[in-house]
Amino acid sequence: MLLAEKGLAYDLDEVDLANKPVWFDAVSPYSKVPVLVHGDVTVYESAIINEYLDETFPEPAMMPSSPAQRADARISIDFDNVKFVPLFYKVLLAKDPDTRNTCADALVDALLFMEKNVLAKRVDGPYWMGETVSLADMALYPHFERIAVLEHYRGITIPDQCGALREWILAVGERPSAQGTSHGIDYHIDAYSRYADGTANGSTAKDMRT
Ligand SMILES: N[C@@H](CCC(=O)N[C@@H](CS)C(=O)NCC(=O)O)C(=O)O
Repeated sequence: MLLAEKGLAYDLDEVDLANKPVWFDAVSPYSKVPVLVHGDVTVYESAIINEYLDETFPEPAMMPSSPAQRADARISIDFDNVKFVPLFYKVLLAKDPDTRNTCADALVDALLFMEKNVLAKRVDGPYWMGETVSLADMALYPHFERIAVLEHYRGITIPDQCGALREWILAVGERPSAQGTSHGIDYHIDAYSRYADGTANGSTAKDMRT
């Protein structure tokens, strides 16, 4: 999405994570996607790839100009990485009903936290930081593009109280960068089936089971 927002040309290699090609581990130390190879620079971890691109190709700027707002954007990106995404995987991977319920409750709390502490407080504009799209949208939106995976496998939906969150999903989803890179929900449901049925054994499943 960020490459598209910046109007940068790129070659995309989709990696089949169930059959990783031999070259992949040489470029991806965590054995995960995404990885960016730019000349002789290799960068991994989505949020850090995004920062690298924003610093290397500064137009259009994708971080707010004030340090306070930049801190807010980074807090949301960190929340996504440290709290929301792990819960997304854990609720799919959890086998016993008690653990599943605990993860599901924590996930709904995370959605309510984002609604109350971030989106409902925005002054104006449809994006995570208000008027202008930013790295916070780039980091968070892909996980909301696939949120219906949780309903499909675990019956978890975005709570009714999260009206601002729903509006944000629609606003970002309309951007050409989202339209041009998104996969339909059937793709995601298929991609997450091995987490939901407990057979996933890649790097992410190992990390998220611990
Ligand atoms: N924190 C990493 C997470 C990346 C990640 O978990 N990628 C998954 C796919 S969405 C992956 O490549 N997993 C490899 C595997 O499970 O073997 C990031 O944001 O880049």
